[in-house]
Amino acid sequence: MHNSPLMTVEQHILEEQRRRFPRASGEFSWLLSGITYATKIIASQVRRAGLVNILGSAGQTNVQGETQQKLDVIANQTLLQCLGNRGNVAIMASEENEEPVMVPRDFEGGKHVVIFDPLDGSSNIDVNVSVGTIFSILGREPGQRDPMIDVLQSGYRQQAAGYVVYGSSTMLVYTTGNGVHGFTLDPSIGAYLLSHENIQMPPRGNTYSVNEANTDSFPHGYRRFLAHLRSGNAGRAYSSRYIGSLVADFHRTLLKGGIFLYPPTKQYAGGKLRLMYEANPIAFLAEQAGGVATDGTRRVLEIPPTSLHQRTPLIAGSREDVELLMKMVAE
Ligand code: AHM
Ligand code: MG
Repeated sequence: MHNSPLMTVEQHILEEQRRRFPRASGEFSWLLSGITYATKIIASQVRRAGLVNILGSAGQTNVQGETQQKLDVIANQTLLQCLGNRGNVAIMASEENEEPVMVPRDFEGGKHVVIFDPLDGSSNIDVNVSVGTIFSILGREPGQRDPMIDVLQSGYRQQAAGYVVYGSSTMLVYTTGNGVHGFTLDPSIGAYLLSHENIQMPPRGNTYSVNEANTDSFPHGYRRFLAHLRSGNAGRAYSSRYIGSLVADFHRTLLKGGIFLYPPTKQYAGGKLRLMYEANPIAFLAEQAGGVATDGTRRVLEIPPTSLHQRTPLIAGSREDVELLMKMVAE
């Protein structure tokens, strides 16, 4: 039984803004509610994913004569539409679009840039495994200029970041730089309700999360680190968990502690994951929860961005686990 009133994510955002920025106009909260709205639509589509084969697959017309689209395309369009009419978003950038998308009406006056991965881990959709949406929000000065100047800002400048994991339940996790808060979607009323307030990552965990099939091509320090965790000499027994959806693997790491790694590999010498819409938002959340996010040597949030789709190695998790990895990589 609840003994306090239910708190929706929209309420939480509004109250947090009021408390920290009493003179704020509420338009930032309005922007964030565009994300909660879009992800509820995406969640309802993800829940129906297995029915696509019955109703018609991508590129085919379904029984209603409508063309079915792939879920990542639908998720992208949903976010573009929901955020593009908020009135204060000037630019959006997405994993699904080669170039930033400018909002014609608000390009001059809009004060925000939103960067997102609309449906991360989408190859997992076919096998009914968790996927997610990741977002990063940056500020900008109103005015006309090359949109890339506003998009390519370092991660430490993010005003807010978060993700939604479409798992056994749908959960939204976000930060505006004042802790990390989690909300679970109650499908019966269509609202995200506060379920995990002020999430703190344990200082050390007992799980590592990595695509172990790539181990032979990791740099030496990473191989040594993983061997150490497996050796039984790490002071505790480690277990391995890897889903292959960044949002789901990080979500577990956030709640339970441990370490997530996507190191440089032979195939992806500069790492596989994307800085602007994967690593930066995850790093902001990790740090806000008391954890660490690094590319092996540098703080992720301080990596200078050079292009929208640039890749980076990403290691995020409990402070002690990540610090040990960095020490071994440096040796
Ligand atoms: P995607 O953007 O093509 O979905 O790739 C990103 C995903 C992440 O969710 C996940 O952490 C990683 O790729 C898994 O990669 P791998 O299959 O190489 O282990
Ligand atoms: Mg992705």
